Amino acid sequence: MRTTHETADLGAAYRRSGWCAPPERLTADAVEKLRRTVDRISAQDRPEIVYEAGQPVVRALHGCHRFDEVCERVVRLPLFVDLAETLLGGPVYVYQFKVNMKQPFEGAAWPWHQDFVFWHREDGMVAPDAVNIAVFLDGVSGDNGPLRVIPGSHELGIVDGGAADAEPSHDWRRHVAATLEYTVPDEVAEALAAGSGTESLTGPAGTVVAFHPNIVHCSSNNASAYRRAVLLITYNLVSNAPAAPTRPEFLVSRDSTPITRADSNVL
Ligand code: 6CS
Ligand code: FE
Repeated sequence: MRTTHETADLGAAYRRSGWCAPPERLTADAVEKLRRTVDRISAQDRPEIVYEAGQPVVRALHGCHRFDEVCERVVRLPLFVDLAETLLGGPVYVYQFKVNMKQPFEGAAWPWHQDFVFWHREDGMVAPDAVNIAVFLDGVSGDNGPLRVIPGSHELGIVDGGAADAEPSHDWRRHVAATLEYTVPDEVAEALAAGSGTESLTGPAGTVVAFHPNIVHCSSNNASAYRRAVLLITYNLVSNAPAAPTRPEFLVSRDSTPITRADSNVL
C-alpha cells in the first residue's frame, strides 16, 4: 500500500512534468499472462488489430478489454484505477485500451504528437481530464524505441502543428498509423525540447508509467532485435465523457459508468 506521502509525490511529479512512475510494478506472472494474451489475440483476424504499413506485422491491438477476459481484468486492477483516480481527482472509466507492439526491426515510429488532440478533435472530449497508464510488457531501453516525452509540455495546451487548417480526414486509421494525422512538427518539438530537454521512459518489464494527454511525445523505429510491447490504458473522468463519439468503439468506449475495481492486483 502506498503511503499518503508517496501519493502526494506522484501527483506533484505528474503536475510538474506531465508524467510519473509509481514504485509498484506488475508481477512477472501478470506480465507473462499478458504476453500470452497479446500473442493469442495477435494471431486472430479482427478489426481491432492494426498492422505496420504494407506488412503482416502487428503494430497495435485495440479495445481488448471488450472481448478478452484477461484484459477485462487488467483494466480493473486497483493499482491502475487508484493511480488514475488519484491523478484525476474523481471516478473514472476506461476510455481506450491498446497494446503498441513495436516489433523487433519492423516496429515503426510514432511521430511527435499529443494524444488529447485526437480525443478532442475526433471524439469531442472537452478537457484533457484523462490519463494514460502504460505497462511495459517487455523491457524498454534506449535501443528498442522507448517513449520519449518533453517534460512540462503538458501545460502548453494544444500545440498547433499547422494541422488545424487541414480538412480532417475522419479516418481513424490515420490516428493509429506511423503517418499520424495530427502531429507536432519536428522543428516545433525540437524548439520545445531545447528548453526542457527530453526524457526517455525506460525500465524493465512490469514498469508502470502515467502520462498526461497533452504531453508532447514520440517514439522511434525499433531497429533492435528486441520487441518493445507496451500496454496502454487511458482512463477518463466520468464527468469528461464525450457526448457522441463516432469513431469505432474499440477506439472510444461508449460506456462511461465508473469502473469497478478487481478484488486484488492478482491477474
Ligand atoms: O487516435 C487515438 O485515439 C490514438 N492515437 C494517438 C496517436 N494517440 C492517442 C490514441 O492512442
Ligand atoms: Fe500518443
